[in-house]
Amino acid sequence: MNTETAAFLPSPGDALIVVHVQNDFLPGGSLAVPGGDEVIPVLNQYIARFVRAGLPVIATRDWHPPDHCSFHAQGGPWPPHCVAGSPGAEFAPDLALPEDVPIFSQAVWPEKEAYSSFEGTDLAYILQDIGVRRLFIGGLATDYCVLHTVLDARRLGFEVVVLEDAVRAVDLEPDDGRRALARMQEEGARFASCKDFE
Ligand code: VGL
Ligand code: ZN
Repeated sequence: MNTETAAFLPSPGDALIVVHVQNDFLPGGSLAVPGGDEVIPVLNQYIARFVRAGLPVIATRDWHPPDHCSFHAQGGPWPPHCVAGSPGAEFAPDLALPEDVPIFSQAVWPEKEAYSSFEGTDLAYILQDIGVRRLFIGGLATDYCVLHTVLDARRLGFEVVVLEDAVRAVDLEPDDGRRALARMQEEGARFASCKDFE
């Protein structure tokens, strides 16, 4: 076993954060992320691994009011998406989240955009309270909510491992996703794929 493999053996102090794997971000959804559905089977493997190891799995979701400031009608950059309680805001049906998974909802106020799962939630407090020091993060989208969640996690002092095979980018501009990964790396995030866990 090389040291890199040992580094990615999920152990006490680790948690898995599944970011925004919701219908509206999947192909056919109102803010479809190209290849967004491809993260589901990969995340299911990570979820199973964390559950087997008895480690926390946490899901976050975009959960907007119908008149959210990020929507076109309010002058925002996005089509309406992930409206709280709507089918588009539900987690992907094939995502195998544990039944009792803690869920953190973000960008829930009309006037406030929030791309980080830490913004406006008590996620940081909860993680620190249960002794989590290292976060494995995957989901949607690389260049928005994954990026800002990773950057906040680093600012808050968590070690971060980005699950590179379990993220996909919106790529409004070509290479946004690639640039987002580079920024995460500059801030000290590390990267792993399923093969690094074997
Ligand atoms: C997201 C755009 C708008 C995301 C959320 O989850 O990355 N992107 N709202
Ligand atoms: Zn949103």
